[in-house]
Amino acid sequence: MTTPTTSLAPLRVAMIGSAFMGAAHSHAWRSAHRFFDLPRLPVMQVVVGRNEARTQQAADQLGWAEASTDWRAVVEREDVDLVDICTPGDTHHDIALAALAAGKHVLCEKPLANSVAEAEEMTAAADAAVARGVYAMCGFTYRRVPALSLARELVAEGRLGTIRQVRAQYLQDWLADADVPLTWRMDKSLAGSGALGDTGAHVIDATQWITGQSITGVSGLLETFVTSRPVAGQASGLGGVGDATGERGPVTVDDAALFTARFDGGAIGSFEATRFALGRKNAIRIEINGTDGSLAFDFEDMNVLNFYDGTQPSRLQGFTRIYVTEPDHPYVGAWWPPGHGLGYEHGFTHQVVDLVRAIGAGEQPQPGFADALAVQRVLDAVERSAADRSTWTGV
Ligand code: SOE
Repeated sequence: MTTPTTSLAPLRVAMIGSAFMGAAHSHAWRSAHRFFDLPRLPVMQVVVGRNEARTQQAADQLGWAEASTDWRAVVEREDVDLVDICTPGDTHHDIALAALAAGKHVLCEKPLANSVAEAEEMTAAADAAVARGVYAMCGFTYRRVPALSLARELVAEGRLGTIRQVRAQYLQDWLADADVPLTWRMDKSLAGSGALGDTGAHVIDATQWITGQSITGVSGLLETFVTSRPVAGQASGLGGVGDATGERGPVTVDDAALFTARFDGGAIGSFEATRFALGRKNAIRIEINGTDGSLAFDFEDMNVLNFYDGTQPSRLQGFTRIYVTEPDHPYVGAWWPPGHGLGYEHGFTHQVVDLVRAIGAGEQPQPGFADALAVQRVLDAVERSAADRSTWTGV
Protein backbone atom coordinates (compact mmCIF):
# COMPACT_ATOMS: atom_id res chain seq x y z
CA MET A 1 0.00 0.00 0.00
CA THR A 2 1.42 3.43 -0.88
CA THR A 3 1.12 6.55 1.26
CA PRO A 4 -0.96 9.32 -0.34
CA THR A 5 1.25 12.29 -0.88
CA THR A 6 0.09 15.85 -1.16
CA SER A 7 3.35 16.91 -2.82
CA LEU A 8 2.04 15.51 -6.13
CA ALA A 9 0.45 17.90 -8.62
CA PRO A 10 -3.32 17.50 -8.35
CA LEU A 11 -5.45 16.04 -11.13
CA ARG A 12 -8.81 17.68 -10.48
CA VAL A 13 -11.69 15.54 -11.67
CA ALA A 14 -15.27 16.44 -12.61
CA MET A 15 -17.54 13.41 -12.92
CA ILE A 16 -20.74 13.72 -14.94
CA GLY A 17 -23.35 11.18 -13.80
CA SER A 18 -23.56 9.54 -10.41
CA ALA A 19 -25.54 6.31 -10.73
CA PHE A 20 -24.07 2.78 -10.93
CA MET A 21 -21.06 3.71 -13.08
CA GLY A 22 -20.60 6.96 -11.17
CA ALA A 23 -20.36 5.03 -7.91
CA ALA A 24 -17.86 2.57 -9.41
CA HIS A 25 -15.72 5.41 -10.82
CA SER A 26 -15.90 7.34 -7.54
CA HIS A 27 -14.58 4.33 -5.67
CA ALA A 28 -11.69 4.18 -8.16
CA TRP A 29 -10.85 7.89 -7.88
CA ARG A 30 -10.90 7.56 -4.07
CA SER A 31 -8.72 4.47 -3.86
CA ALA A 32 -6.21 4.48 -6.76
CA HIS A 33 -3.52 6.64 -5.15
CA ARG A 34 -3.83 4.81 -1.85
CA PHE A 35 -2.67 1.52 -3.37
CA PHE A 36 -0.65 2.53 -6.43
CA ASP A 37 2.11 5.09 -7.02
CA LEU A 38 0.67 7.77 -9.25
CA PRO A 39 2.35 10.79 -10.86
CA ARG A 40 -0.64 13.05 -10.06
CA LEU A 41 -2.98 13.11 -7.09
CA PRO A 42 -6.65 12.64 -8.10
CA VAL A 43 -8.87 15.27 -6.48
CA MET A 44 -12.61 14.61 -6.55
CA GLN A 45 -13.57 18.17 -7.32
CA VAL A 46 -17.17 18.11 -8.48
CA VAL A 47 -19.91 15.67 -9.43
CA VAL A 48 -22.65 16.68 -11.88
CA GLY A 49 -26.20 15.40 -12.10
CA ARG A 50 -29.62 16.55 -13.25
CA ASN A 51 -31.35 16.75 -9.88
CA GLU A 52 -29.83 19.12 -7.33
CA ALA A 53 -30.79 17.29 -4.14
CA ARG A 54 -29.88 13.84 -5.49
CA THR A 55 -26.55 15.09 -6.83
CA GLN A 56 -25.65 16.68 -3.49
CA GLN A 57 -26.53 13.41 -1.81
CA ALA A 58 -24.28 11.57 -4.28
CA ALA A 59 -21.45 14.04 -3.63
CA ASP A 60 -21.72 13.43 0.12
CA GLN A 61 -21.98 9.68 -0.21
CA LEU A 62 -19.33 9.14 -2.88
CA GLY A 63 -16.79 11.69 -1.67
CA TRP A 64 -16.99 14.62 -4.09
CA ALA A 65 -16.17 18.12 -2.78
CA GLU A 66 -19.02 19.79 -4.67
CA ALA A 67 -22.22 19.05 -6.58
CA SER A 68 -23.48 20.81 -9.70
CA THR A 69 -26.34 20.47 -12.17
CA ASP A 70 -24.60 22.31 -15.03
CA TRP A 71 -22.11 20.13 -16.93
CA ARG A 72 -21.49 22.83 -19.54
CA ALA A 73 -20.25 25.26 -16.89
CA VAL A 74 -18.27 22.56 -15.10
CA VAL A 75 -16.27 21.40 -18.14
CA GLU A 76 -15.13 25.02 -18.65
CA ARG A 77 -13.93 25.49 -15.07
CA GLU A 78 -10.28 26.43 -14.49
CA ASP A 79 -10.13 24.13 -11.48
CA VAL A 80 -11.03 21.01 -13.49
CA ASP A 81 -8.34 18.99 -15.33
CA LEU A 82 -10.27 15.86 -16.32
CA VAL A 83 -13.90 15.13 -17.16
CA ASP A 84 -15.17 11.63 -16.37
CA ILE A 85 -18.35 10.83 -18.34
CA CYS A 86 -20.64 8.29 -16.63
CA THR A 87 -23.93 9.28 -18.26
CA PRO A 88 -26.14 7.41 -20.78
CA GLY A 89 -24.72 7.19 -24.31
CA ASP A 90 -26.82 9.96 -25.85
CA THR A 91 -24.82 12.59 -23.94
CA HIS A 92 -21.27 11.25 -24.44
CA HIS A 93 -20.66 13.07 -27.72
CA ASP A 94 -21.58 16.57 -26.56
CA ILE A 95 -19.86 16.33 -23.19
CA ALA A 96 -16.66 14.83 -24.62
CA LEU A 97 -16.41 17.41 -27.41
CA ALA A 98 -16.99 20.30 -24.99
CA ALA A 99 -14.46 18.92 -22.50
CA LEU A 100 -11.77 18.33 -25.12
CA ALA A 101 -12.36 21.80 -26.59
CA ALA A 102 -11.88 23.23 -23.09
CA GLY A 103 -8.54 21.39 -22.81
CA LYS A 104 -9.68 18.74 -20.32
CA HIS A 105 -8.60 15.11 -20.38
CA VAL A 106 -11.59 12.79 -20.82
CA LEU A 107 -12.54 9.37 -19.50
CA CYS A 108 -15.76 8.24 -21.23
CA GLU A 109 -17.86 5.20 -20.34
CA LYS A 110 -18.58 2.61 -23.01
CA PRO A 111 -19.96 2.31 -25.60
CA LEU A 112 -18.22 5.48 -26.77
CA ALA A 113 -21.31 6.88 -28.49
CA ASN A 114 -24.71 6.01 -29.87
CA SER A 115 -23.60 5.97 -33.51
CA VAL A 116 -20.50 5.58 -35.66
CA ALA A 117 -20.87 9.20 -36.86
CA GLU A 118 -20.72 10.49 -33.27
CA ALA A 119 -17.82 8.20 -32.41
CA GLU A 120 -15.91 9.39 -35.49
CA GLU A 121 -16.33 13.02 -34.47
CA MET A 122 -15.24 12.24 -30.90
CA THR A 123 -12.20 10.35 -32.16
CA ALA A 124 -11.20 13.20 -34.47
CA ALA A 125 -11.47 15.65 -31.55
CA ALA A 126 -9.44 13.33 -29.31
CA ASP A 127 -6.76 12.88 -31.97
CA ALA A 128 -6.49 16.66 -32.41
CA ALA A 129 -6.27 17.20 -28.64
CA VAL A 130 -3.16 15.01 -28.29
CA ALA A 131 -1.01 17.79 -29.80
CA ARG A 132 -2.13 19.98 -26.86
CA GLY A 133 -1.19 17.27 -24.35
CA VAL A 134 -4.85 16.43 -23.75
CA TYR A 135 -5.84 12.74 -23.68
CA ALA A 136 -9.06 10.74 -24.00
CA MET A 137 -9.74 7.19 -22.90
CA CYS A 138 -12.80 4.91 -23.12
CA GLY A 139 -13.87 2.85 -20.11
CA PHE A 140 -13.57 -0.73 -21.29
CA THR A 141 -12.89 -1.65 -17.69
CA TYR A 142 -12.62 -5.39 -18.10
CA ARG A 143 -9.24 -4.95 -19.79
CA ARG A 144 -8.07 -4.26 -16.25
CA VAL A 145 -9.25 -7.52 -14.73
CA PRO A 146 -5.92 -9.19 -13.85
CA ALA A 147 -6.91 -12.56 -15.36
CA LEU A 148 -7.79 -10.92 -18.70
CA SER A 149 -4.60 -8.85 -18.64
CA LEU A 150 -2.73 -12.11 -18.07
CA ALA A 151 -4.63 -13.67 -20.99
CA ARG A 152 -3.38 -10.91 -23.27
CA GLU A 153 0.18 -11.42 -22.01
CA LEU A 154 0.04 -15.17 -22.69
CA VAL A 155 -1.26 -14.60 -26.24
CA ALA A 156 1.41 -11.94 -26.88
CA GLU A 157 4.09 -14.36 -25.62
CA GLY A 158 2.92 -16.80 -28.31
CA ARG A 159 1.79 -19.48 -25.83
CA LEU A 160 -1.39 -20.14 -27.79
CA GLY A 161 0.33 -20.19 -31.20
CA THR A 162 -1.89 -19.00 -34.02
CA ILE A 163 -5.36 -18.04 -32.79
CA ARG A 164 -8.04 -20.06 -34.58
CA GLN A 165 -11.26 -19.55 -32.61
CA VAL A 166 -12.73 -17.01 -30.22
CA ARG A 167 -15.87 -17.71 -28.17
CA ALA A 168 -17.28 -14.81 -26.17
CA GLN A 169 -20.44 -14.40 -24.12
CA TYR A 170 -21.68 -11.67 -21.82
CA LEU A 171 -24.63 -13.13 -19.93
CA GLN A 172 -26.86 -11.29 -17.44
CA ASP A 173 -30.45 -11.92 -16.34
CA TRP A 174 -31.74 -8.66 -14.86
CA LEU A 175 -34.40 -8.19 -17.59
CA ALA A 176 -35.74 -11.74 -17.62
CA ASP A 177 -38.84 -10.64 -15.68
CA ALA A 178 -41.23 -9.02 -18.17
CA ASP A 179 -42.37 -6.51 -15.54
CA VAL A 180 -38.99 -4.96 -14.75
CA PRO A 181 -39.67 -1.23 -15.25
CA LEU A 182 -38.65 0.70 -18.35
CA THR A 183 -35.43 2.69 -17.92
CA TRP A 184 -33.03 4.54 -20.22
CA ARG A 185 -31.21 1.28 -20.90
CA MET A 186 -34.24 0.06 -22.86
CA ASP A 187 -34.60 3.25 -24.92
CA LYS A 188 -32.62 3.30 -28.16
CA SER A 189 -32.57 7.10 -28.34
CA LEU A 190 -30.76 7.20 -24.98
CA ALA A 191 -28.75 3.97 -24.87
CA GLY A 192 -27.97 3.46 -28.57
CA SER A 193 -28.69 -0.26 -28.36
CA GLY A 194 -29.48 -2.89 -25.74
CA ALA A 195 -27.43 -5.91 -24.68
CA LEU A 196 -25.41 -5.48 -27.86
CA GLY A 197 -23.81 -2.13 -27.00
CA ASP A 198 -24.11 -2.27 -23.23
CA THR A 199 -22.34 -5.56 -22.64
CA GLY A 200 -21.55 -6.98 -26.09
CA ALA A 201 -19.25 -3.97 -26.56
CA HIS A 202 -17.15 -5.18 -23.61
CA VAL A 203 -16.45 -8.61 -25.11
CA ILE A 204 -15.85 -7.16 -28.56
CA ASP A 205 -13.19 -4.90 -27.09
CA ALA A 206 -11.75 -7.57 -24.80
CA THR A 207 -11.36 -10.20 -27.52
CA GLN A 208 -9.81 -7.77 -30.01
CA TRP A 209 -7.43 -6.56 -27.30
CA ILE A 210 -6.46 -10.01 -26.01
CA THR A 211 -5.91 -11.52 -29.46
CA GLY A 212 -4.38 -8.39 -31.00
CA GLN A 213 -6.71 -9.00 -33.96
CA SER A 214 -9.46 -6.78 -35.37
CA ILE A 215 -12.92 -7.93 -36.37
CA THR A 216 -13.39 -7.44 -40.12
CA GLY A 217 -16.94 -8.75 -40.68
CA VAL A 218 -19.96 -10.08 -38.83
CA SER A 219 -23.27 -11.87 -39.28
CA GLY A 220 -25.76 -10.83 -36.63
CA LEU A 221 -29.07 -11.68 -35.00
CA LEU A 222 -30.89 -9.41 -32.52
CA GLU A 223 -34.05 -10.14 -30.56
CA THR A 224 -36.37 -8.17 -28.29
CA PHE A 225 -38.35 -10.71 -26.26
CA VAL A 226 -40.34 -8.23 -24.18
CA THR A 227 -41.46 -5.33 -26.35
CA SER A 228 -43.17 -3.21 -23.67
CA ARG A 229 -42.52 -2.65 -19.96
CA PRO A 230 -44.17 -0.83 -17.04
CA VAL A 231 -43.50 2.89 -17.10
CA ALA A 232 -43.90 3.16 -13.32
CA GLY A 233 -42.21 1.06 -10.69
CA GLN A 234 -39.46 0.77 -8.17
CA ALA A 235 -36.10 0.57 -9.94
CA SER A 236 -33.37 -1.15 -7.94
CA GLY A 237 -29.89 -1.96 -9.15
CA LEU A 238 -30.21 -2.59 -12.86
CA GLY A 239 -33.73 -4.05 -12.68
CA GLY A 240 -36.47 -3.53 -10.12
CA VAL A 241 -40.19 -4.16 -9.76
CA GLY A 242 -42.54 -2.46 -12.20
CA ASP A 243 -46.24 -1.73 -11.85
CA ALA A 244 -47.48 -4.76 -13.78
CA THR A 245 -51.07 -3.45 -13.97
CA GLY A 246 -50.23 0.10 -15.08
CA GLU A 247 -49.19 1.83 -18.30
CA ARG A 248 -46.50 0.19 -20.44
CA GLY A 249 -44.00 1.86 -22.76
CA PRO A 250 -42.09 0.42 -25.73
CA VAL A 251 -38.72 -1.31 -25.46
CA THR A 252 -36.76 -0.08 -28.47
CA VAL A 253 -33.50 -1.99 -28.02
CA ASP A 254 -32.38 -5.61 -28.31
CA ASP A 255 -32.75 -7.88 -25.30
CA ALA A 256 -30.26 -10.36 -26.74
CA ALA A 257 -27.64 -10.24 -29.48
CA LEU A 258 -25.78 -13.02 -31.27
CA PHE A 259 -23.20 -12.74 -34.00
CA THR A 260 -20.42 -14.57 -35.71
CA ALA A 261 -17.26 -12.75 -36.75
CA ARG A 262 -14.05 -12.96 -38.72
CA PHE A 263 -10.81 -11.50 -37.35
CA ASP A 264 -8.04 -10.06 -39.52
CA GLY A 265 -5.51 -12.59 -38.20
CA GLY A 266 -7.57 -15.49 -39.57
CA ALA A 267 -9.54 -16.38 -36.43
CA ILE A 268 -13.31 -16.84 -36.42
CA GLY A 269 -15.51 -15.93 -33.47
CA SER A 270 -18.94 -16.34 -31.94
CA PHE A 271 -20.43 -13.70 -29.66
CA GLU A 272 -23.51 -13.56 -27.44
CA ALA A 273 -24.81 -10.77 -25.21
CA THR A 274 -28.04 -11.10 -23.28
CA ARG A 275 -29.94 -9.81 -20.27
CA PHE A 276 -32.19 -12.88 -20.28
CA ALA A 277 -29.83 -15.70 -19.29
CA LEU A 278 -31.61 -16.65 -16.06
CA GLY A 279 -29.10 -17.50 -13.37
CA ARG A 280 -26.18 -15.79 -15.08
CA LYS A 281 -25.49 -12.54 -13.24
CA ASN A 282 -22.34 -11.16 -14.82
CA ALA A 283 -20.94 -14.10 -16.75
CA ILE A 284 -18.33 -12.74 -19.12
CA ARG A 285 -17.01 -15.88 -20.72
CA ILE A 286 -14.13 -15.77 -23.11
CA GLU A 287 -12.50 -18.84 -24.60
CA ILE A 288 -9.70 -18.68 -27.11
CA ASN A 289 -8.27 -21.64 -28.99
CA GLY A 290 -4.91 -21.47 -30.74
CA THR A 291 -2.69 -24.00 -32.47
CA ASP A 292 -0.62 -24.50 -29.29
CA GLY A 293 -3.03 -23.83 -26.46
CA SER A 294 -6.32 -22.48 -25.16
CA LEU A 295 -7.52 -19.95 -22.60
CA ALA A 296 -10.86 -19.88 -20.79
CA PHE A 297 -12.21 -17.18 -18.45
CA ASP A 298 -15.51 -16.52 -16.68
CA PHE A 299 -16.00 -13.27 -14.74
CA GLU A 300 -18.17 -15.13 -12.24
CA ASP A 301 -14.85 -16.71 -11.20
CA MET A 302 -12.86 -13.61 -12.02
CA ASN A 303 -9.64 -14.42 -10.19
CA VAL A 304 -9.09 -17.52 -12.32
CA LEU A 305 -7.68 -17.99 -15.81
CA ASN A 306 -7.75 -21.49 -17.27
CA PHE A 307 -4.81 -22.25 -19.54
CA TYR A 308 -4.31 -25.37 -21.63
CA ASP A 309 -0.76 -25.85 -22.88
CA GLY A 310 -1.02 -28.10 -25.94
CA THR A 311 2.77 -28.31 -26.20
CA GLN A 312 3.01 -30.45 -23.06
CA PRO A 313 3.37 -34.23 -23.48
CA SER A 314 -0.10 -35.73 -23.81
CA ARG A 315 0.19 -37.60 -20.47
CA LEU A 316 0.46 -34.21 -18.70
CA GLN A 317 -2.07 -32.25 -20.68
CA GLY A 318 -5.13 -30.63 -19.15
CA PHE A 319 -6.40 -27.17 -18.26
CA THR A 320 -4.38 -25.45 -15.54
CA ARG A 321 -6.50 -23.33 -13.23
CA ILE A 322 -4.26 -20.30 -12.69
CA TYR A 323 -5.30 -18.44 -9.57
CA VAL A 324 -4.46 -14.89 -10.67
CA THR A 325 -3.63 -13.59 -7.21
CA GLU A 326 0.16 -13.58 -7.17
CA PRO A 327 2.28 -10.42 -6.87
CA ASP A 328 3.73 -10.98 -10.36
CA HIS A 329 0.29 -11.02 -11.96
CA PRO A 330 -0.89 -7.74 -13.55
CA TYR A 331 -2.01 -5.15 -10.92
CA VAL A 332 -2.24 -7.73 -8.14
CA GLY A 333 0.98 -6.90 -6.24
CA ALA A 334 -0.42 -3.53 -5.15
CA TRP A 335 -3.26 -5.16 -3.22
CA TRP A 336 -3.47 -7.99 -0.72
CA PRO A 337 -1.13 -10.82 0.25
CA PRO A 338 -1.06 -13.67 -2.34
CA GLY A 339 -4.29 -15.63 -2.74
CA HIS A 340 -6.72 -13.05 -1.38
CA GLY A 341 -8.41 -12.13 -4.67
CA LEU A 342 -9.97 -9.03 -6.19
CA GLY A 343 -13.52 -7.96 -7.16
CA TYR A 344 -15.58 -6.01 -9.72
CA GLU A 345 -14.52 -2.62 -8.38
CA HIS A 346 -10.79 -3.23 -8.79
CA GLY A 347 -10.99 -3.01 -12.61
CA PHE A 348 -12.17 0.58 -12.25
CA THR A 349 -9.31 1.40 -9.88
CA HIS A 350 -6.79 -0.10 -12.31
CA GLN A 351 -8.40 1.95 -15.09
CA VAL A 352 -7.77 5.16 -13.11
CA VAL A 353 -4.21 4.04 -12.37
CA ASP A 354 -3.43 3.45 -16.05
CA LEU A 355 -5.12 6.70 -17.08
CA VAL A 356 -3.31 8.87 -14.52
CA ARG A 357 0.02 7.21 -15.32
CA ALA A 358 -0.46 7.82 -19.07
CA ILE A 359 -1.37 11.46 -18.45
CA GLY A 360 1.68 11.82 -16.20
CA ALA A 361 3.93 10.30 -18.86
CA GLY A 362 2.39 12.40 -21.64
CA GLU A 363 1.25 9.24 -23.45
CA GLN A 364 -2.01 8.17 -25.07
CA PRO A 365 -3.98 6.08 -22.52
CA GLN A 366 -5.37 2.75 -23.73
CA PRO A 367 -8.01 2.18 -24.97
CA GLY A 368 -8.21 5.52 -26.73
CA PHE A 369 -11.26 6.76 -28.60
CA ALA A 370 -9.91 5.18 -31.80
CA ASP A 371 -10.14 1.72 -30.18
CA ALA A 372 -13.66 2.52 -29.01
CA LEU A 373 -14.58 3.68 -32.52
CA ALA A 374 -13.45 0.28 -33.82
CA VAL A 375 -15.88 -1.36 -31.35
CA GLN A 376 -18.64 1.06 -32.43
CA ARG A 377 -18.11 -0.03 -36.03
CA VAL A 378 -18.60 -3.67 -35.04
CA LEU A 379 -21.82 -2.79 -33.14
CA ASP A 380 -23.08 -0.93 -36.18
CA ALA A 381 -22.21 -3.81 -38.51
CA VAL A 382 -24.08 -6.28 -36.26
CA GLU A 383 -27.17 -4.06 -36.31
CA ARG A 384 -27.04 -3.69 -40.10
CA SER A 385 -26.50 -7.40 -40.56
CA ALA A 386 -29.40 -8.28 -38.23
CA ALA A 387 -31.71 -5.85 -40.05
CA ASP A 388 -30.82 -7.32 -43.44
CA ARG A 389 -32.84 -10.52 -43.66
CA SER A 390 -31.70 -11.25 -47.24
CA THR A 391 -29.08 -13.76 -46.09
CA TRP A 392 -31.39 -15.49 -43.63
CA THR A 393 -31.90 -19.02 -44.83
CA GLY A 394 -35.14 -20.74 -43.91
CA VAL A 395 -35.25 -24.46 -43.26
C1 SOE B 1 -25.40 -3.39 -17.25
O1 SOE B 1 -25.58 -4.41 -18.15
C2 SOE B 1 -23.94 -3.17 -16.83
O2 SOE B 1 -23.99 -2.26 -15.76
C3 SOE B 1 -23.06 -2.57 -17.90
O3 SOE B 1 -23.55 -1.30 -18.31
C4 SOE B 1 -21.65 -2.44 -17.39
O4 SOE B 1 -20.82 -1.95 -18.40
C5 SOE B 1 -21.16 -3.79 -16.88
O5 SOE B 1 -19.90 -3.65 -16.28
C6 SOE B 1 -22.09 -4.37 -15.88
O6 SOE B 1 -23.40 -4.41 -16.39
